Amino acid sequence: MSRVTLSRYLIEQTRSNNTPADLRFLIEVVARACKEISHAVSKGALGGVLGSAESENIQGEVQKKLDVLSNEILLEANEWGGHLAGMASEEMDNAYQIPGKYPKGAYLLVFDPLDGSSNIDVNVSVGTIFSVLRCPDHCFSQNDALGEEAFLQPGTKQVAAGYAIYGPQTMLILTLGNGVMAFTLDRELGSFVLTHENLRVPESTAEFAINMSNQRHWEAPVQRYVSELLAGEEGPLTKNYNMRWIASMVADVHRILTRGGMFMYPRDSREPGKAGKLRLMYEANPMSFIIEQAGGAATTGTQRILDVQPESLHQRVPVFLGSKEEVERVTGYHKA
Ligand code: P6P
Repeated sequence: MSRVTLSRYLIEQTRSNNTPADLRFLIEVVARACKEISHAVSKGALGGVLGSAESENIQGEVQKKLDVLSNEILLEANEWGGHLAGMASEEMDNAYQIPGKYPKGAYLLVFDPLDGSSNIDVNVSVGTIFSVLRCPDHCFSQNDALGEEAFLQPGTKQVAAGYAIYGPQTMLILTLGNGVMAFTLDRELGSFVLTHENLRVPESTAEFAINMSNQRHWEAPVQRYVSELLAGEEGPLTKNYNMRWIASMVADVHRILTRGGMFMYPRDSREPGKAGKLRLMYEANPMSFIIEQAGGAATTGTQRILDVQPESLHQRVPVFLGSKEEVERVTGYHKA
């Protein structure tokens, strides 16, 4: 069987679903950047890029050298191509302006360049998460600076989303809004090859993912739900559950996309002013788009994540996503 590379898949999508050529080009450029990040990550201590960059991002999180390097790789790969009106990243306080010497395009690219980077120094899977939005008409002008407001669109406006996972295999998971496809990096060929078509999240599951050390800080609906999971077959859910927590969203979501499960990062009382830890624009929205496209569900506990109207670029939201049956159960407890 001839191998379908990412490039061939995108060209075929262009023909059959009228995927615009500059969106195809955008995805190809992001995929190439993810190959470069994969290469840098895989060097580990040999690459001199482990450890802290001795700086903090807007989140107040210490940046790893690879956080900064991955961010630079994505900016440099995308700024010249004429497909973007601007970019935004977990690692940058403000929107990135396309340099005046390059043409602007119709799309906005938002990304977490290296999610789970605290796991790098212990050699656990990490990844890149990206989301693609259309640039609203007013942000198209070649001369005016791009304001943050151009990015503040609900997740339903995404035209594409995906992640790369740098694990035992490097994979690219992608949705253009008509299903979820997975590509595995063939390092000899140097291409991402289509290996999984139309991934589906099983409607029910017996596996959940949450950082249990925060239990005393959760709100009542989450306390109730997780205690029922832990009660197993003796409790109201009448079945035993397994637990996983990799503390790398890309890896936990990839497991759920592969075999089902329930991922949770609720808001908690540690920082009442913050609605949890995960960021809406470049973590929750792209992952929710992918999960919904694979038949799963994703809510903040009280509303569909993709419907949230963003108020700021680095806004946080509580996240409950995965197998539909469990997401609906915990969301119901928030409304009880
Ligand atoms: P905790 C990684 O830093 C991250 O943003 C997500 O990838 C991951 O799901 C979460 O934070 C882990 O958070 O509090 O368990 O370390």
